[in-house]
Amino acid sequence: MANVVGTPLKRKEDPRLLTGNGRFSDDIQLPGMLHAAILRSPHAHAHIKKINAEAALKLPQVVAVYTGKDLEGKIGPIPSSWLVPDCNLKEAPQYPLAIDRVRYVGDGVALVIAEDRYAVRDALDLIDVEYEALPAAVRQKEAMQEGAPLVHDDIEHNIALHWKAGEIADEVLESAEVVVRESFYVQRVFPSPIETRAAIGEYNPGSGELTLWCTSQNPHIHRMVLSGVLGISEAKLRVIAPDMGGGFGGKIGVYPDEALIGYAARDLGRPVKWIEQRSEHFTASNAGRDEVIDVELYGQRDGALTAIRVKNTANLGAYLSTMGPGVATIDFGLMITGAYDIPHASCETFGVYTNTTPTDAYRGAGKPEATYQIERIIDLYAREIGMDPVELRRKNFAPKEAFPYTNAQGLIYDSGDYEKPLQKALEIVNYEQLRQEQEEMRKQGKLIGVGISTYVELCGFGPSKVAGAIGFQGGVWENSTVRVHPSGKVTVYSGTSPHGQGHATTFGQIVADKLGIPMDDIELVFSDTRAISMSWGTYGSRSTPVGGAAVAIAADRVVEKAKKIAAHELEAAADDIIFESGIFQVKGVPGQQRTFQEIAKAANMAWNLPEGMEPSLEAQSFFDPENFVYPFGTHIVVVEVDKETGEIQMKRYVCVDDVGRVINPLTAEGQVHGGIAQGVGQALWEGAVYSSEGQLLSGTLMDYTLPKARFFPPIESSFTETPSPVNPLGAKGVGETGTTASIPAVMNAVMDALKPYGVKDIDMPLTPEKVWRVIQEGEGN
Ligand code: PCD
Repeated sequence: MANVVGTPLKRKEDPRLLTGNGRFSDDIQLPGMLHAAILRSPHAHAHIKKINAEAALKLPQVVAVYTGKDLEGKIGPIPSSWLVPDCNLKEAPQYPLAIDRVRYVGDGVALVIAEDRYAVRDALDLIDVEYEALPAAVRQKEAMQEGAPLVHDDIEHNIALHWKAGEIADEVLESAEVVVRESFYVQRVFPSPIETRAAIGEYNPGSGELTLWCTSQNPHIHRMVLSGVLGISEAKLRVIAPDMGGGFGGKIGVYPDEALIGYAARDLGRPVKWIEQRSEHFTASNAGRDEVIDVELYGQRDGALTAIRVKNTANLGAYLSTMGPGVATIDFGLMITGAYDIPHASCETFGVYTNTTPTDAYRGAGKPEATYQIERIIDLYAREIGMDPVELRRKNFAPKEAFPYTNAQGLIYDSGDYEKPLQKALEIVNYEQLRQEQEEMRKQGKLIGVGISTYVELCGFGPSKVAGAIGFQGGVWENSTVRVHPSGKVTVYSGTSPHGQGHATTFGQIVADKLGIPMDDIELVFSDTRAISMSWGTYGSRSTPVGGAAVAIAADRVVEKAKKIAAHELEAAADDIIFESGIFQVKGVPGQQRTFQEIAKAANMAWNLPEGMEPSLEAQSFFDPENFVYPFGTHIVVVEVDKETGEIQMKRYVCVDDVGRVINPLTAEGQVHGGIAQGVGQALWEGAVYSSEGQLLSGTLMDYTLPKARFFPPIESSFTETPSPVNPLGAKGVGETGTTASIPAVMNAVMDALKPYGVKDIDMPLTPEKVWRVIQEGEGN
């Protein structure tokens, strides 16, 4: 088995998952298990005057009702893991249940535990809470104004953080011939995984061990944070993420709910299960984005871009979620120049508290927003100077020779060749001809638009030193153990926590290549804090470049040791042993060989090992990369807008992505498809709508449109491969690229279609109504 990496293998986890043999949270049944539900605030902002749970407690199956007051002093507030330095961060403690004030619709007020899941919901209705409603701060720019309601009394103007990066001298700005300004709103959206969140706690009073199964993208971060919150040693807290129906960033955060379930299981001495309802998910799970981005792009008439100045006003919701503060600051603000060699840049971010559900990472987390503003404004700039948007991009690309390339904000892009995927994508769509056809169609009164996005994103977090410097309360390395059993079958432990991505297959491919053994001989173990010492989880498309790299290094170490054993048995020098396709052979002496399986047996029997060598065949690695990775590519979308209805139809979607070395092209393409679906969802259909009182008006799947397969044309996806120098696989992340790239590509296409009406921007999502109005107004002129 060689060259398994790069092969489009079908995912080995799918038969199990698709035939009902997965083990998702709700499949877990424990003897004596109780059920939990959380009473949530119907008000965006209110004082809690009184809570009366008497009637609920009278229900025979109800076991307990806890309120915020009951838990005071017993479980600590939930900390945010991001404490971005130099941003004057004002953290507001979030207790697992609200104590005297609720701050968003969905804020937990009481925890109810009952014998079954019906009784627990009946009991919720019987709890009487007396609220005194308060005015709410809902939208970030309004919330910052003098006199706006304060979410936390001691935090002035609701400003949670004020962060800056980069400075531009006045002369630079003054010398520009052209300035293009626009304000973009990247609206609030919901990650919407198929499976909502869940937690199951089980306490063993004998050992004092608490086991928590929960829908976490990063069980070790959950263990680290919750051991503090619950006051229990990490050695006594085991967190397991079972099979999970997606996360998309929404399951990174450590939520109050998981702390509550762990607490109740311990307090009651019985297992407790909580499964989030779909409607509950809309208000109780973190949302994504919600950033108002004001951009100014400076440059010359000939298209040379000189500076970009950005202000981001981000709605962080009522509390700081685990990664919340990092999204609109670091993830966004350092990437505002995109793929372009713009010499000067500055970003100023305000993070604002409001009476809404907290926001955190959602597929791309800051990078789609950064890409959105640069890819949108560059199109407007091209329009302003009358240059083709492709030409303007080309003219300003960071040149291939400049890599590793340092952008204006000081980030070092690991590798890149931006022209390559652009050229390929232009050929696939037949760009020249497409523009001619567009002209023809315009003459016939048809609105065709072509949208381009030549994105680059930062992922693969990343060097721990950098994480520390930017204020993340953790490292970002990964580890892996490759354990070879006496038969030569292998168990691989990885700290990453796949929840749909297919690591069992792709990491298996890495090991199959390294050890020269069949895929079927390799089992992967993930997502269990007892099996793996420490990890920083799966998000930021980091699992492959960091966790996969750790697996590769551990496998190399196994081979290194195995070579020594083979050399000893074959009475040769280790340097003379060649290892290929699972066979150790003495150089130049065919027949003088041992199979991988023979060495595995020898290592474990240990009858004849080199002097001083420890028995067994197993290796561990801890990998902390020297840099992030920066995937890039070109997405081109062709749309047609229906003049009569404002409806948008995507005619073609072409994408050429460069994610370094591709481990599994089938998986990678699937990732790109999924990413695009969510990006296009943001551009065209999805969007949270709040009333001025802070009520979520789009809180069900009846009011919130998720993308459907039939809304899409076939996605024409391909790759170019520019390896990354910062990990031994040469791989970059692919999990978020589709989302990052697609939002501006689609928006640019629609704006291009509507060009005859002179419209420059419409807030997303581009519902037919908004588009129709623009056409009507345009026609009226
Ligand atoms: N790959 C390959 N190649 C390359 C890369 C990669 O093949 N070069 C593949 C791997 O291995 C895997 C996948 O692909 O399997 C992915 O990967 P990555 O990129 O590394 O990533 P990860 O880390 O694993 O993951 C994460 C991501 C994210 S981030 C998100 S959102 C999303 C994505 O992932 N999510 C999800 N995708 C997905 N899918 C699914 N199914 N589900 C889900 O949930 Mo964030 O930060 O959290 O916001």
